[in-house]
Amino acid sequence: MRVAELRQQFPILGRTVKDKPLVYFDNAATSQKPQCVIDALTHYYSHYNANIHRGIHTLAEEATMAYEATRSAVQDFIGAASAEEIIFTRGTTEAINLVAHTWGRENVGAGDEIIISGMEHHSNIVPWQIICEEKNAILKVIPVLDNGELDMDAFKQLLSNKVKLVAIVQVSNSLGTVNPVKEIIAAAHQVGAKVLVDGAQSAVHLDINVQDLDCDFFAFSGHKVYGPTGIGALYGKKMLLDTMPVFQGGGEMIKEVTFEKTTYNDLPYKYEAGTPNIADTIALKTALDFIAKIGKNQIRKHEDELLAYATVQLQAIPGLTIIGQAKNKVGLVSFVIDNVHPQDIGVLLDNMGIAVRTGHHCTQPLMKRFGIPGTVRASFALYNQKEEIDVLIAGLHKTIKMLA
Ligand code: 7TS
Repeated sequence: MRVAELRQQFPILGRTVKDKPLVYFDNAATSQKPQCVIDALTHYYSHYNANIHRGIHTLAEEATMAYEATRSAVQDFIGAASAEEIIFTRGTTEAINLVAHTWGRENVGAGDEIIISGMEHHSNIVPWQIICEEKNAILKVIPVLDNGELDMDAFKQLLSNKVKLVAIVQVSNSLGTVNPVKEIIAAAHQVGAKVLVDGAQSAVHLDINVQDLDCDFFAFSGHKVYGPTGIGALYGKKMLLDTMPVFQGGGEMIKEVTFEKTTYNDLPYKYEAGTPNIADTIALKTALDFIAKIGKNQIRKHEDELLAYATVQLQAIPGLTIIGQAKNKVGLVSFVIDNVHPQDIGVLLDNMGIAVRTGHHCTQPLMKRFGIPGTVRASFALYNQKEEIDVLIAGLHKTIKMLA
């Protein structure tokens, strides 16, 4: 992979921060955008801005075609059987909430159980807590082992015919752990439970095939796959989406409205009330095409090299502990340093132009499990380079000297 050439396509990487060249290692929070994605946004607004589906004029037709082309691109990106199974949402959070408030409300009852894991992002905890409270259902949690892997034996013990749903993250945003979701899905299905996979971190690093995984729902965010903010997708098996109650009511999601009764639209429009985020949806396809052109395998190979290199370099720093040492890891490294608060490290690194994320990463229960207030997290993207890891390591040495 020609990283130096690819970097040229990301204008932001040319800027400085505090008079230093930007080193951007906060990709798990959001990735930077290539020029083609930025251009797709301005091209839409300058050439064919129109509301979709309802118009018969040329601009409306062009915008509708482009919007629906993204649906097919998302279908390909995650290996769904049909484009109808792709619902556009604001992102992973909204996708999970959609399932909780539709499928969850209808299918979870008193005494039923929902299983999540100890490494979930708050967006895959709180919606299920809300449903459990409302329905008098019980939230069960798969424990996390010291090395940052799931306790799969404990998971199997939790399974019973009371379990209605397993909601599980495929790649942890705080640990980088790749969870064995295929195995989890098969085991959950054996007791009749459905499975939602939080793909917010996995979609950019791993090849995703929802049919091969056999998950019932899959959620991801556009802004973490080199696309714009404000757009993401929910995949759901057609059979489930067809029978689930509606989410938001309004325009587009209806077939016919009378004051007595409203009938609902077919998939996927049934779940897309109101004017959607047209521009960002269109530009998401550009991002997915960009990834496809480079090849996910190439990207993964490069990111794995960065992760291995960073891991070795970080481990050599006295007093530094890597949180999350799973055998199967991708995309990021989280760590703590003895007697130094993660936030102080983050501030000093920022003074050197290095962007890392510090804190609990919206996984407070996981931080509690490890008995830490937070970590410093360096997360990688296709445009990162070993030289940047060297800058980070040098920065950390300086930081430790300053703070010790
Ligand atoms: N699930 C996981 C595993 C995530 O990492 C995130 C965002 C979300 C869900 C929510 O995605 P959203 O696009 O709807 O916000 N993770 C992070 C992060 O690690 N730092 O900032 C956002």
